[in-house]
Amino acid sequence: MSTPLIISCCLVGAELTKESYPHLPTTPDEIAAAAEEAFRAGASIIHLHVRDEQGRPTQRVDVFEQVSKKIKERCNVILQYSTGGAVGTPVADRCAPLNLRPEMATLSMGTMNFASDVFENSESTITAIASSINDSGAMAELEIFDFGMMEATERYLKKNLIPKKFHVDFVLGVPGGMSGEARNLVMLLDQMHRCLGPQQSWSVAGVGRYQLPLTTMAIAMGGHIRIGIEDNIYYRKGEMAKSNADLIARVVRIAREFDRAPATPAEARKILAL
Ligand code: KMH
Ligand code: ZN
Repeated sequence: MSTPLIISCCLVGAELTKESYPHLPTTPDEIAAAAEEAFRAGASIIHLHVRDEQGRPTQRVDVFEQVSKKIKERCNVILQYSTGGAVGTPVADRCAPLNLRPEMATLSMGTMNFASDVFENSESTITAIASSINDSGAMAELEIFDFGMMEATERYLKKNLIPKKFHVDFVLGVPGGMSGEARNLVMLLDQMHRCLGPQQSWSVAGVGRYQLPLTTMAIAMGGHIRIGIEDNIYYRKGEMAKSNADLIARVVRIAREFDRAPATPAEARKILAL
């Protein structure tokens, strides 16, 4: 049997609204129910954004606490808090939920255009968030949106600005970042192996139409995947996905053809040495 497949589910995100995607989970109960469904479909990590009472993205600690508790009452998934928040969220707010000591947290590795906005991740922002992640005891997941961010990772490591141990996630297809063409993933992996070695754990997240081909590539190449409504609301062209679990179920079927069973949370913790 091949290495189990770690499926991280990005349930909600910060940019979508119920107007653009009517099934979007936004209340604590809806997010917890969606997390359990994702877990039952095969997810072992929940990449977590939360919403306030008006359905707006928030980094409020009380909301993260409430949602985390509700998820943990339903299933023992790995919680990965977003420190990206929404575009424009102040750095202190992005870091605030880390006080709750999640098992994992994201660390975006550079400033970029994010559709018509700018997602700010200057060296000082990266350093501040990395240091908060370190203090919290969480494992960082480096979010690489572009080739230069992979190269910058080596520089940050040399300067001791980011933790030594992390998981790498390539997020491809954001307008303003690298597209999700197959050659881009191959190039990024080549660079990652050169600078971090063959043992480095990695996953890929494809935005929009790139989600299905990139997750399939990662399955075939021995990597792991991130999938969910934050990145892609469509099951196929013109047809919205019914839920996060709907997207996961398809990728689990594909993975089984490659003898890659979905990792349980315990297996994912072992693979990532959490
Ligand atoms: N909402 C994006 C601007 C992360 O979760 O760490 C950033 C984001 C990355 O979603
Ligand atoms: Zn996110």
